[in-house]
Amino acid sequence: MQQILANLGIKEINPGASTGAEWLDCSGTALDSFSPASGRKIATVTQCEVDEYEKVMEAAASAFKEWRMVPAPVRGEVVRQIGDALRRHKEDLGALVSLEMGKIKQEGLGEVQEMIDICDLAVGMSRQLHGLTTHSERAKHRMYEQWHPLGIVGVISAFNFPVAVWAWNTMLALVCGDTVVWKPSSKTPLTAVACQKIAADVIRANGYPEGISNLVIGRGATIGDRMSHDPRLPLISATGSTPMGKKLGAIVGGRLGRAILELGGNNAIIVTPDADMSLAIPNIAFGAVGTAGQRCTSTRRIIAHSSIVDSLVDKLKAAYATVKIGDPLDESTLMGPLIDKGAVQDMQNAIKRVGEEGGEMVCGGEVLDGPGYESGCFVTPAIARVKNEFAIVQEETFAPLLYVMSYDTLDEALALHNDVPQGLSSSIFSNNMIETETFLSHMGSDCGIANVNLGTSGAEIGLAFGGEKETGGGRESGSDAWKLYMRRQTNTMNWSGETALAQGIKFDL
Ligand code: UN1
Repeated sequence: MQQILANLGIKEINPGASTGAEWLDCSGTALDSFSPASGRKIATVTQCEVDEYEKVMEAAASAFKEWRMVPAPVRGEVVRQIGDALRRHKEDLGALVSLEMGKIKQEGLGEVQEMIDICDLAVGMSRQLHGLTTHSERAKHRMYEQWHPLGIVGVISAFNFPVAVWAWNTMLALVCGDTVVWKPSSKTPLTAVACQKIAADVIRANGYPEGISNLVIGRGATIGDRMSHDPRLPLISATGSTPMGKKLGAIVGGRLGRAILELGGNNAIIVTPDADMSLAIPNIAFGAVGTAGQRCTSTRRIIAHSSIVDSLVDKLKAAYATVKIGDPLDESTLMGPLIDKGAVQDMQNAIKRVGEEGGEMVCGGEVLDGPGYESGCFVTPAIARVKNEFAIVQEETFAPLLYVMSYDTLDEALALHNDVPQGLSSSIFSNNMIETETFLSHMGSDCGIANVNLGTSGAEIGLAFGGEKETGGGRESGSDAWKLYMRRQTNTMNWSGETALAQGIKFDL
């Protein structure tokens, strides 16, 4: 562990604010970061307060003036080098993600790979920030649109993807000519310190000023609140719970700022009689148990045809029994701890509510103790038979708790599927084309992501990521999500030497 921390430049006590190469002396309280697996302290961060936040914002504003004038492909070259640096640090950073957040090492490495992938995508995009041209209704006029850098982008990220979500936003924002101020989750400050160092080293080596990539680790009530109210941040991209997003969205909307919200999911998989069970079982298990059920894309609900639901539950129960739970850095572990004891309590409360509402636990839900489980954050993954209308099923419980319900007709399955407040990710397992096409059609899944014969989690970065309804409507990552990080300008050029008004208006003086 000490070697990993040393390789990533993490000290025993780390300042919580940085404008790049420069780290600011912070005046806030100490924030200790604990491993959820061992319960032991890893290192400490001194939290950023409003004074340091102001210094960071000044640096970000001044850097923006310079960075926006750097040609986009040249900005892309900086991002390419950040991608290379991430490749060099992949092993250490993946291990630190696993240590601090608790996801298994494979998933920690996968998360860093996702960062590398978005760097590659952003490099290509730096040469493709296209605008349209169109034909003017007036003779000898030309119309086109340009995309200009937007300003300082605020990124607020969650503990569950402590580094990838920063990269999705930051790499696009950087090629778009924006500067970034990042407030990571207070549960995962060290991975943020490591990322900031990696990006800052590259930016400084290329001779650019302080303030392009910035970090502010502080309390939501001070720094997060300040960011949401700050008119110097034209865009805030926030990942987290729906209550957090509703609050933040109202504040940012109140000042007519732009928000990209990536909030809770309640992702379901429909399993039809035509499903290939040898595909469905491992995909459901990864979706529900992977990352200990702490992805916004985790599978929360199974909607299975009544003819197969019992055998599906039996197979899932058997698969769950083989899941090795323990130290996330151990190669044979498939499920690590939950992030903290609060998350364990939330899962316990949800299980209690399942019982109170008339549901039936199939397996799991125990809190593990004994050797290797001393932190109190390890649970066994749980399956419950429920009805979709239960209040608890309508909520996102951020834990490995899978709800199973059954249906008789596809219409009924789709109604159950869409009858939740959230709308992030969804899947159907079926080899019947009419079923799969119905699921993907206008009358099918109402989610931002809809898959066939694969799970709800583990999206690639090439297309847009995000969801509808209480998931917040934001889109990040690939496709045209970059446009949200830029300012569109419509330009009309008159080279006729004459005045000509649009819509044929006559205004003769
Ligand atoms: C999240 O949980 O906030 O699709 C992001 C996935 C990952 C990203 C999840 N690529 O599961």
